[in-house]
Amino acid sequence: MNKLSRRKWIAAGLGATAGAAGLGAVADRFGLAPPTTSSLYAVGETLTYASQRLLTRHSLAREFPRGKISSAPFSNTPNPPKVDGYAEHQATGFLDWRLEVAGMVANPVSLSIAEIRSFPTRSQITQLVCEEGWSYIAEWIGTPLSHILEITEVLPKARYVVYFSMEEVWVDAIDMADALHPQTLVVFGMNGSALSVGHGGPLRLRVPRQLGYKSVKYINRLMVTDGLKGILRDGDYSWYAGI
Ligand SMILES: Nc1nc2c(c(=O)[nH]1)N[C@H]1C(S)=C(S)[C@@H](COP(=O)(O)O)O[C@H]1N2
Ligand SMILES: [Mo]
Repeated sequence: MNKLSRRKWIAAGLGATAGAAGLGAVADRFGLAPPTTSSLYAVGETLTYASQRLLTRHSLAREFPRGKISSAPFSNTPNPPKVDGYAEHQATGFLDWRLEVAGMVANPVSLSIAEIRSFPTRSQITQLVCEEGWSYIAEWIGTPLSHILEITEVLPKARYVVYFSMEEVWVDAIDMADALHPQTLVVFGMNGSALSVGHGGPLRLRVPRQLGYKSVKYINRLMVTDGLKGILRDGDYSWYAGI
């Protein structure tokens, strides 16, 4: 099939499938279905995910000049966060904090903050955008998630990286396109200092191509999977939040 007729075929296919099931089937066929397509509400998310994946497959989130860094970035969690054990970690300078990485990997690891700091680092000045309407620009310093996935030797059938926070309700996941994206960082620094407690210290995931809620703070575990059933709760937030 040549390019044009293939494109026509896709257009016809999408046009002919007004129903949610039809759209899901088409999206699935092209690897463009989000993992949360069970409900009617997910139609919008399927369209968002499919169109953004097609348009932004290789794109970068906008990076800003140093002069644009916000002087008083807003934090939406109390300092310290109200979780058992956090204060003890804080008192010892997060010496015993670990990032466990397991699941569909050949080489599970348990990484200290010092080890993560010794990995290749990248810094970027990007905007964190909250769905509630506020945002700030900051410099984020961390190691690319792709580096951690590389050392753990992710198995070929893996499709998602799930990340867990010390704040238990904050579990989320991204697909491999975002997990391996060069701007997706396991962050330990912000604006030239160690990542503050308010902004998720000692460790947060930074996913600058999606809304702020995907950048989970206080992360202590990553799990590589080929599906998200039974892992993510049905919440108020849609799984895919591309910006
Ligand atoms: N652990 C944890 N991660 C979190 C949140 C939270 O309350 N707890 N809030 C999320 C939301 S909704 C946003 S917009 C950003 C806020 O990041 P900030 O505190 O650096 O402004 O963190 C996200 N990650
Ligand atoms: Mo948010």
